[in-house]
Amino acid sequence: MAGDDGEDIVLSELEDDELVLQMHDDLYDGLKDEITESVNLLLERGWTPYDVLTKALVEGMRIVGIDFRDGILFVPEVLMAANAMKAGMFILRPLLVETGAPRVGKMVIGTVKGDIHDIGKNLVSMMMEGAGFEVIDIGINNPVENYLAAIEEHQPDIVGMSALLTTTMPYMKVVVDTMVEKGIRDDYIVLVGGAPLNEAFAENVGADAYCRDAAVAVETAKQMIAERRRSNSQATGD
Ligand code: B1M
Repeated sequence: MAGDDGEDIVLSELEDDELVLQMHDDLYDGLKDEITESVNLLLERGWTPYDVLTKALVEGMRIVGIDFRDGILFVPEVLMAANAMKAGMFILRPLLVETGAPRVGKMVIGTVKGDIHDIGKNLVSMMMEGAGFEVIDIGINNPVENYLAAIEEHQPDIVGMSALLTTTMPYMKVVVDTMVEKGIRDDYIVLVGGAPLNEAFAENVGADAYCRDAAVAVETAKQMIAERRRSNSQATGD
């Protein structure tokens, strides 16, 4: 890869700050191999997997999102950026997941019908696993039947839904309403997330909480499970 002056850039020779900026550029350009090399370099330099994820990859993807919105980048380029991001996440995943923490709860998570964005959902899954949750990821473009089947099969504590499009986020209400109709809504904690959502929307669709990012998802999940267990044990007098 060449820098602005046409000189070849040697990633291992860059200072941390320069390397992170270079990673933002490489993500933008969809350079998977360079992202892989840089992620490994930062880890070797003692960066935590979480910092590599948030400061280098998520921030890089945020910049991609701005230029996608403004019509500077198009779908094929954004797909390449997403693939480069996934290559980085592939390295970080086992590191974020391997905490040896006891299982604190179970979550079924998926992106809703009509929506194929999965990077944020995958990140939430990784962070939840890292915090000791068992995660059943049902993937993208899920109709309500998929959520119901996964709930029945896995009996999770939490049902998580992701949506990145203003056109697909209303589908979350279809899932919650169907759970209400089937009389199972209150058996589960429902958490929702995705860039276009907010707290008012979550309340409106009948979810228990909106999670701004993966770290908030973990904290919210832990807190709500603890509350639920406390009130269950008070009810049974244990
Ligand atoms: Co899409 N796209 N895209 N896209 N895309 C957005 C979402 C958009 C905002 C871009 C823009 O205009 N700025 C825009 C939506 C506009 C709107 O609805 N108002 C948009 C559009 C329009 C589209 C298409 C319609 C484009 C087209 O075809 N003309 C199309 C739709 C396809 C479909 O789904 N049916 C489309 C396609 C794509 C690609 C396939 C090219 C690719 C997706 C690849 C993939 O995911 N495998 C893509 C991408 C990459 C993006 C952007 C650039 C980046 C999304 C991302 O990965 N962010 C995005 C712009 C943006 O969001 N700024 C954009 C990084 C990720 C870490 O953040 O997903 O927000 P995020 O997840 C966070 C939190 O939101 C939260 O935690 C995560 C981690 O911290 N969170 C949860 C997310 N889910 C959660 C679930 C939880 C809890 C927290 O459950 C408990």
